[in-house]
Amino acid sequence: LGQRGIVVWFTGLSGCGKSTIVNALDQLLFDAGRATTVLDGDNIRHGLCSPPERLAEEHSDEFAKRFGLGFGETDREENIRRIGSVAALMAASGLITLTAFVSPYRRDRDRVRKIVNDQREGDFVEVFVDTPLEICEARDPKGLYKKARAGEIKNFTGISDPYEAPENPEIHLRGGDDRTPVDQATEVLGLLADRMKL
Ligand code: GGZ
Repeated sequence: LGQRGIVVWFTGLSGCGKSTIVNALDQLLFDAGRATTVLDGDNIRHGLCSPPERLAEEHSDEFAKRFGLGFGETDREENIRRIGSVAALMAASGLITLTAFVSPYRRDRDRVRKIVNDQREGDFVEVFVDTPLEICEARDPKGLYKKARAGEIKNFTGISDPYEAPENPEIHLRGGDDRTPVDQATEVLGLLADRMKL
C-alpha cells in the first residue's frame, strides 16, 4: 500500500509554471523517499514523440511523416495518447508519475483519465495550472509567444490554437498569485498523501 503508483497530470498553457511546480513536487516526493518519474516536453518530444524533422535524420521521409508529431490537433491527440499509455504503465509498476504537457484538449485528457482509472480507480489526478495568458506571455521564457504573435509559429496554444480548461480537475492552482512553486507543490502533495496514504 505504501508504494503505490499514481499519475499526476499537470495541464496549462506554455509558460504557466507546470514544469517548475512538477520539479518542486518531484523534490518533495524524493525527500519523502518515494519513487517518481517526470515526463515533460523536454524528454518526450525528443524521443517517443519526436517531430518529423528529427525522425527524418534516421528514417525515411515517409516514416517521418507518418510517425513524427507536431502541434496540429491530431498530432497533439497522438502525443497525449502515447504519453498517457506510458504514464499508465509507469504508474502500474509503482512509480509516482508526474507529467507536464500543455494537453489543451479535454477529450484527450479524459481518455487518459479513463485508461488510468480503469487500471485502478483514483489513480489519475489532474492538476490545472491556471495562469492567465497575459502572465504567461509576459514571462515568455523561450520567446515562443513573441514568435507566435509574429506568425512564425503556427498553432500556438492561447494565441492561434485553443486551450480547453479542465471542468473538474482534482486540483486547481491559480498561477501568477503570491504563492511559490513549493507552496503549490505542497498543496498537491497533500492530496496525494490522502489518496495514497503516504
Ligand atoms: C504550444 C508549443 C508549440 C505550439 C512549441 N503550441 O513552454 P514550453 O514550449 O516548454 O511548452 C510548450 C511545449 C508544448 O508541448 P506539449 O507536448 O506539452 O504540447 S501538447 O500537450 O499540446 O501536445 C512550448 C513548446 O512545446 N511549443 N510549439 N504550437 N506549445
